[in-house]
Amino acid sequence: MEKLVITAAICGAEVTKENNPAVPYTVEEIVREAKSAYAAGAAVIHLHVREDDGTPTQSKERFQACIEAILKECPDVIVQPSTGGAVGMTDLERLQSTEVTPTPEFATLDCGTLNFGGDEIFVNSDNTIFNFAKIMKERGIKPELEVFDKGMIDIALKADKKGLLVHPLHFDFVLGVQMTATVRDLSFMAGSIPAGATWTASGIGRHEFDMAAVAIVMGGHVRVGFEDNLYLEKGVLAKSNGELVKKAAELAKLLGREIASPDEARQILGIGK
Ligand code: KMH
Ligand code: ZN
Repeated sequence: MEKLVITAAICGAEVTKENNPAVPYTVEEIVREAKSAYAAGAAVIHLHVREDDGTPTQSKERFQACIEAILKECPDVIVQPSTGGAVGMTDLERLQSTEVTPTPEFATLDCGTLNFGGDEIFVNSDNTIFNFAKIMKERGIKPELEVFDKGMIDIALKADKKGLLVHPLHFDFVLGVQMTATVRDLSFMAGSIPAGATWTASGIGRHEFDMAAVAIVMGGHVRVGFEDNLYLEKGVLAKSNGELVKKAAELAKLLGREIASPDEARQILGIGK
């Protein structure tokens, strides 16, 4: 089986230090968390950034500072900025993360609108999705297609039909927000994407490691990190993203899957093609 690409979603836009004191806000804290994840085997850092007080931002300058600082410490890691940002941000705000120099090699592309808990709605109209896809294609950025349910796979395939995506497609199945996170759900999602496409599973909250284990066995890839889950095990907060990555890497070892380096991940995911 192909080597396993581990993505670390180190920060997110929603979790706070009140939830887990190790959630990073400052540039230094973001670098600390990226470094710990990279050292434990993460090939990809999925990046959101914050102001020093924790407020989520898509500021180009803040992304620039964080990416430069991460690459100083982890020179070959794949940094994947979020274009999702936080609920309520405008498209123009969100796209700033793709405007840094050098242009990112990878970024997220959210493929539909969803309920985000309580009154929150994360809005991604078809036109937003197609426009983001077009811009990423023009800038040579590989999109990770963030799909929170099966309908979003179908929207991504509409963008593909319009010629807005470059193959191989890469999907991230985010399970446990809008769609439940069961083995049945994950295998339905994995069975619903075109042949040749690659995929990652992101299980939210307590589903993080069961979805990781299933993805490892199925030949998919794995995302862990504070954005998705704050706990190493029931009742035990993770002290770092590195601890979460280490647990995913241990699962892979137990199940006989080797871990991909960043360069191997570029090959596997077709980044830079
Ligand atoms: N924070 C969510 C509203 C992404 O990074 O592209 C969007 C999100 C997806 O996290
Ligand atoms: Zn994200």
